[in-house]
Amino acid sequence: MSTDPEHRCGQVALVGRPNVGKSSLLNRLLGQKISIVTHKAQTTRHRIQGIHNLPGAQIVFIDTPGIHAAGNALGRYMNQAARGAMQDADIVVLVTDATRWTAQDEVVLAAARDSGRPVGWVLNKIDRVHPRTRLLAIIAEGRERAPFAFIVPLSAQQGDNLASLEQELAAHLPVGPALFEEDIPTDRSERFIAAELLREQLLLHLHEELPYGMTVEIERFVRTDTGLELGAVIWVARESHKGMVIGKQGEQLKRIGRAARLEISAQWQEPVFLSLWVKVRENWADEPALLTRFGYD
Ligand SMILES: Nc1nc2c(ncn2[C@@H]2O[C@H](COP(=O)(O)OP(=O)(O)O)[C@@H](O)[C@H]2O)c(=O)[nH]1
Ligand SMILES: [Mg+2]
Repeated sequence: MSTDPEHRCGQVALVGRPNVGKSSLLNRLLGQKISIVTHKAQTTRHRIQGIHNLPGAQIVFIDTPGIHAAGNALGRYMNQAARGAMQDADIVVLVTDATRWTAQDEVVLAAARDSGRPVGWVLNKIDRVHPRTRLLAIIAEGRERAPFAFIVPLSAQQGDNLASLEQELAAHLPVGPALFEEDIPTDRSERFIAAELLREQLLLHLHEELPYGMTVEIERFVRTDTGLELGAVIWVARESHKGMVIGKQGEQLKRIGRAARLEISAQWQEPVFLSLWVKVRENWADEPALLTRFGYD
């Protein structure tokens, strides 16, 4: 670990409404997938730390669920995860979609300012702004909304202008030694990431509201000579949902299982044996004991 007296280290909370690209940005900065990404809202349910080491600085990112209007205990847990992350952070980064500013962005900005932390603004998805010069007007307008510590337009997907964000963050972090060993990319366990990679495939394969009522529990996670053996339960809230997850002759569940196995296998570059069960538990998303058991604490 560094003994450099100028070394900087601190926590950076990534906040924003769902779907603006917070998790994509984190994965891109870290160069690996630690937080799942889909085109659907509520993909990220937890607070996830990603540790990014630069020459002279260690940035501990906290990816958060998008702040939204919560309808149940799970939703409140998610919003709390985002607000709690801001309290713990040295810097709050508000992420928005550069192509538009919405009322939801306004709500998150207000929460970010309430945290009392310096707030930086990242305009993501600039690959969708045409012509690129339009950004100048968008930034000029946005600058009026708050005294941002810094403003960085970038594209997480294209990897465009990420270095500017790294520089701004490093410059605004407090001086201090690294908090984490350099080879640890996240505070989350492999078991957690495996569950998330399976949930990502559920989000991608199932329609509409269905995935929002689901969660994944990893019951078995064992490394053997031949590979990684995983046993997972997909918990759904209704008997009818169970049928939809399994599909005709089990085809849907097979597709999901195959896709998840490939993703998990790619994550750790080893063969994966995945067994899936689908079980029904009504109201799990409103029962504190179950939320704790499923990792939402
Ligand atoms: N065009 C474009 N799409 C992006 C970019 N970053 C993320 N996305 C897409 O936006 C969607 C939401 O991304 P995600 O990281 O899950 O957003 P989060 O909910 O804020 O964490 C996904 O479909 C991403 O592929 C970007 O820079 N450009
Ligand atoms: Mg996310």
